[in-house]
Amino acid sequence: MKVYTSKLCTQMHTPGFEILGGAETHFYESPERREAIAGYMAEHPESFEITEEYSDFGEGPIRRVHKKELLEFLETAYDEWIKEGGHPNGVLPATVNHHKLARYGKQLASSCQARAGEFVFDLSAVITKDTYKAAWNAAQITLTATQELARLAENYQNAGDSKNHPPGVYALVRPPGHHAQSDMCGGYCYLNNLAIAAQWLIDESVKAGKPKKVAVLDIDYHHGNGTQEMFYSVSNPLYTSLHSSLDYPYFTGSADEKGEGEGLGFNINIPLPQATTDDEYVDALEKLIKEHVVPYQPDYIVVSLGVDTFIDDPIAGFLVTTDGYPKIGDVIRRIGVPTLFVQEGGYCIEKLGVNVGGILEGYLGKK
Ligand code: OKP
Ligand code: ZN
Repeated sequence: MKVYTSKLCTQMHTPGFEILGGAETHFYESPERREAIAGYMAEHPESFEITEEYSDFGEGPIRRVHKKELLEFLETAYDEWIKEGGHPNGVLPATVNHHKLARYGKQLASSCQARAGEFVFDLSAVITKDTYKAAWNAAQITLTATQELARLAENYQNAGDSKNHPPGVYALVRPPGHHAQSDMCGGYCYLNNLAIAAQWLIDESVKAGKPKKVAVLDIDYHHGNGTQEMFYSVSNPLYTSLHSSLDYPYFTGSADEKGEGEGLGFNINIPLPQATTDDEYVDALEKLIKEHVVPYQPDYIVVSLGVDTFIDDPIAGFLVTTDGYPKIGDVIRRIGVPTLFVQEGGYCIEKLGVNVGGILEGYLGKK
């Protein structure tokens, strides 16, 4: 399987700390995460081919899902923050523009610290000097992987050989993306890599006169509020997610969020209890695929690949084991549809490589 990544994903976005449980802690979405996964891939050349080259698709594909205001804020925030005397660790909001705050007059706030409350919804999405560049590169690497998948899918279809393995491509990127909404960052996410990729696949297929359908499978432990928000009122892509019913981001992800307008019925949330085990997780995934993904008849699957469902993950609460991940990959393989994997969460550095690798090797039928 081709793996698209870059050392820049390690180097360009390295906040020193985040605020978690009211305390200053190390930044869990750390650069070591990419190194751990890339290390595993390098040790398994029989399964993975790492490519450090990628193309720049410009701002166009990003602007299909993100608002201009967010991009401008991300690009300029850190310099303004420092001028205002903000902590060099990076930008964090002082107040979040909560829907329950009274609005009796016109908004007075204009400092960066204040504007952050428009664009950042929690205390984990620290904006450093190079965060925007890092998020931009992650999106471009993901698009490069997506373009390669589209090419492989075309060949796969033309070969007409269903015994062939459906193609798969993996974007090993950070910062992750699935919490990033059209105009808000949060949950370690700034630009929604997977959403940018899904929209690109749809747009390119329309341009080519052969419209294709995309199904999102979000298997990160946390609900992908960003992806949900971007596609809530459209029927393509389909958004589906398995996630903790109790945990972050707390206010989204319930089963009754089903989409709206044309998108009604095309947003599928399956919240799972804490302490979900391998067998329970695999059963829920099989059911989701059988009842929602297969009937949708997608041309592509795009997976928000989080392994924070892992039993020893330091910030999550499921019990999936290293042996469970190849089974998850195998279930996805059996859909039989070309699949893009995009890296999201997973914070147990020691097992990150083998767990991510396990899903992808399961997809390849190698484990
Ligand atoms: C990003 B991804 C709650 C801690 C919340 C932010 C978590 C962001 C997760 N116990 N901190 O979906 O892995
Ligand atoms: Zn997560």
